[in-house]
Amino acid sequence: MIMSVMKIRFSRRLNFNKLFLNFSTNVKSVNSSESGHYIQICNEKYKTDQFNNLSTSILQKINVKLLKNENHPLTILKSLIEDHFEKNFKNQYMAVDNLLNPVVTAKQNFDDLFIHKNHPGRAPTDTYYINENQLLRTHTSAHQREVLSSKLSDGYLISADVYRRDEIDVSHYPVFHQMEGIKLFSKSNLTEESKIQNSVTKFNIKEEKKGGPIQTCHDLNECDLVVNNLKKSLEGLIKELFKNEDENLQIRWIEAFFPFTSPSWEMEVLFRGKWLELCGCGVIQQEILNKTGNGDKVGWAFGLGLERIAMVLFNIPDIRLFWSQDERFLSQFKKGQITQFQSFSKYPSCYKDISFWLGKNKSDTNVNVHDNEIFDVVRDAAGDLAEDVKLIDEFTHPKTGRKSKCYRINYCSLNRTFTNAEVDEIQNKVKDIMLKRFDIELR
Ligand code: FA5
Ligand code: MG
Repeated sequence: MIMSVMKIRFSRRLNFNKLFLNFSTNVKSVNSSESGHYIQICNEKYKTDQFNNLSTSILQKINVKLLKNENHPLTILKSLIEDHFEKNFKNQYMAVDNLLNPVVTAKQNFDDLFIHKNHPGRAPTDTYYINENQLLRTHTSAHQREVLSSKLSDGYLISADVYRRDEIDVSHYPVFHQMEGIKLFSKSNLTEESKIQNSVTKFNIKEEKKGGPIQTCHDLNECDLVVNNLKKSLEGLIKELFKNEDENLQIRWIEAFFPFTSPSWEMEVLFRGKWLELCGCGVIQQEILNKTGNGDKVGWAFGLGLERIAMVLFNIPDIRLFWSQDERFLSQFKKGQITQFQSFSKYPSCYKDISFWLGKNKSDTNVNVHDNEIFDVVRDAAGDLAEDVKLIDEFTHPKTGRKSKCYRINYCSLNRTFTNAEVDEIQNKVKDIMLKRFDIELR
């Protein structure tokens, strides 16, 4: 069993045993009647079954652990946020580092958060499964219960890598990083504990909306106090992070829905003319607190996307760059500093199309392949040489009813020019894997 480890920061002591105990009960062993295939993740062996859809490129990413490098822009941002909370709310937030096991159960990632059984996020086209019960966490909220059950603190900042089968482009990558913030208050002392300095004066805060229903177990005043603390905490953080931006930075709160918070919002900032979604947040469902031994508390949670903010603050134009091992990238960043990324020369793109019929025979009209499955094949064959992949054409043959699809792959290296022959070789690899994996006929 891989240990989940909490980092001790702000000189706070933790009771490790409590967390380990709780964590180990969360990871169930898998039905061993299936045929015996195993994969290894972070030194731990997991039994796979027919649900396994992990690709090689994803497996390789799990061990990289970008947040361990203190001079990496994501880690610099993470530390800035932690320091901000420590400076403004002394000893109230415990930083839980990214060493929590990325493998969680479907129960932790979905059921415990009341995400219903047919939510699209559960589909194997969206989530990386190891087997029916175990998967790569798709958000840091998957750790809410284990962290809350530890009762080590009334506030947490949990940072970790999260995994989603997703499209390929400059702002989407199948692995990214989130920071989960959690804050609890004693019901009996809520007015006092939730007081917060109203220091945000320079921002335009737009479109303040209701955020959905107040939970029946909360009264209006209770909910307002929690929400006020949540919004002021996040606004204060954004003010700190964007302090070098212009005076009129605009923030807006958009009503949102998360099954594990109510009311809920998404916070957006207007950055250089575009609204950018930075996080989801809301008042924690009381049942989660009741079930983790915190029934005497009320609280809020947020989930921030670290890449989204880092791309803006460090002026990083392409999400693949966060994974770059190129010294010309890495050497530009230093712990504690926000510096503007100076791009090194952009190498030319090379576009290659791939067209195929779904189904090997003319009579196969029911075959389908999900876009995300195609993207995974490209990631496996091309790695980060593929900048984006787009479905550019799709039609159904008028006579046979068989479907055809065409994807365009944009090959572009971040650090070198490559030859046509090299691209052709990768393209052939993509085709080979697709033919092996899917019921298709190349056109
Ligand atoms: C969540 O993941 C919720 N767990 C957030 C939450 C936590 C809500 C606690 C309430 C309480 P969402 O899927 O919207 O929500 O992702 C949260 C943030 O992660 C987004 O606002 C965005 O900043 C970032 N994010 C989401 N998808 C991507 C992606 N593909 N690439 C980069 N960042 C992303
Ligand atoms: Mg969202």
